[in-house]
Amino acid sequence: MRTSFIRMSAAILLCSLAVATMSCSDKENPRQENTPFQQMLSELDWGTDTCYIYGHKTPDVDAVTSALAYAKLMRKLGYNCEAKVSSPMNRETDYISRVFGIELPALKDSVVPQTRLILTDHTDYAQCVDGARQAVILQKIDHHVEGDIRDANIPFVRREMVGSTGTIIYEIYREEGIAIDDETARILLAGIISDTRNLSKSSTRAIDTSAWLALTTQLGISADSAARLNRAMADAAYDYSGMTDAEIFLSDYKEYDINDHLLGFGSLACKASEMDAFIDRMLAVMPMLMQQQGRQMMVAKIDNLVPNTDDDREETPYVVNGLYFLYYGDGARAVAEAIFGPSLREGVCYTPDNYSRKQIVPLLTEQLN
Ligand SMILES: [Mn+2]
Repeated sequence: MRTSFIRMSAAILLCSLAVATMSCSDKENPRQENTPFQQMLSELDWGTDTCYIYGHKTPDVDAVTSALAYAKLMRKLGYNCEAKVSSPMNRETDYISRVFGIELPALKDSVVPQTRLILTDHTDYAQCVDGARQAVILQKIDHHVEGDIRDANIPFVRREMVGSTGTIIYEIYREEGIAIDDETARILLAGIISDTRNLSKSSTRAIDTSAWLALTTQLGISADSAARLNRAMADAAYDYSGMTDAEIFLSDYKEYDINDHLLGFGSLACKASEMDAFIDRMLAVMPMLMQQQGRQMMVAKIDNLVPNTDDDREETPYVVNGLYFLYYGDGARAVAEAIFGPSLREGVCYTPDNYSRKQIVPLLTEQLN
């Protein structure tokens, strides 16, 4: 009697386990492993806990949305992944998340040793969540020149010189034949619009344009609406109202450890008419911030915004016309001048050309090596 009861319970248990496994693999866990990408995923050492997906510290929109979209993809393929941010998000991200109804990742500013990580939109340890050096980095999806997190040490790397990490993730969805739901489409589009400033930056590639076109078409967003959205996003990004000068400097800030030189690099924008006073304010906080952030050199680019005189001035009232490059720290002057020519005054260089931070970092690296 007792034996048969146990046997029966065991049978029920086994049966419910089988049902659970089946429904799981039916719904959330296709695990077809029929493509090289999915085969590769199945061979990764995922461990037993949640794998966290992070963009870079001081995240911009692309850092946040790439982590969200890639986490969705990994979960679709049956892997226990969650997007996080390692430091607070900026005003542009706040803005677009409200407009698009995007649920933002939670803040988790450190990870314990052996945590499984996937990195998006960065390739430098200085920009990683604290603890990343003792974690296991399974994948890296990025669009920057290789930093000190070497590609060769990571099982899967997809690093392409395109305008946005969102574009690379869009491509992976397409290649894998995985449908992009509207929520994911909005998440990817937000990153592409932000990082390419609606396809206007010099880093924009044809592949960014195709992704932008497919996603706006799917969502029924006209080119005009995308342009308006971009403007409002840029306004939010450069809305420094109510911020201290230190907060402004750190609002779009990245760190790099280049050949033992600890560098901090802010990216800012200011109207030409207000530039002189703005430069003075930023120069004034750089020494304090250098110490606070434990850096040996602080630099910043300030995009010079001038009134747009073209036909699209309604849509885009200001355009970038050259940049001011601010520097502070031992040896910083020589490095800055080797790239941008003689200083206008101590701590300030100017170039009539437009550069992104992504384009300046390799030039700095060359000088520091
Ligand atoms: Mn990016």
